[in-house]
Amino acid sequence: MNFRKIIYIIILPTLLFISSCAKDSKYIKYLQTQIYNCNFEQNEAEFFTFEDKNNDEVTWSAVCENIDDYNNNECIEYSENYNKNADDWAFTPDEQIYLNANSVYNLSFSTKCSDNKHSERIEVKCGQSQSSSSMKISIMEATTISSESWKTYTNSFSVVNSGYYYIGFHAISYANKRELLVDNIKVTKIY
Ligand SMILES: [Ca+2]
Ligand SMILES: [Ca+2]
Repeated sequence: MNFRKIIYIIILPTLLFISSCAKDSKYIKYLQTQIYNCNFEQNEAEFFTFEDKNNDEVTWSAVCENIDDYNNNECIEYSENYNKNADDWAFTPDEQIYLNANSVYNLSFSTKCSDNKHSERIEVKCGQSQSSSSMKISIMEATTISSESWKTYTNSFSVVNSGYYYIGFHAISYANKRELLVDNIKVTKIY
């Protein structure tokens, strides 16, 4: 068998197969790398930093929902203030999320409100320290949350400088709403 035949019989079909796999989202998904995963079931909330920016002594805290029916689910929750708009941040723990410049990442998380007659609002940013003043990179614009069932939001983002980053979940609900909950935070490197 000459070399040209080998190319046609073995190498060419292999290349075509690899090329078709690369176009298949299943394989692309397989290539993604998860770099952070927090479902709050191991007391991860203890290592989060909460910032009560509007200084009203109402802010984020760790909660366990459905505790009465033993369907426990740990998550974090912004509680309500009947008179003042929310301005409260929840930051991911110290040195957990290292991001490379020139890479693209996905942030996904689940969120819901406790009463759909009282929609909540949230935006998500990131920065290089656990404080509102360093939250300079927008990941998710201000979004109204009006579902009492968990919904997952996924947004891609990237950073200019490599280093440790902190994701900031910013409760911006209007006054006289109820609770805003966040769970299942994942950061995945896409490429
Ligand atoms: Ca959970
Ligand atoms: Ca507050």
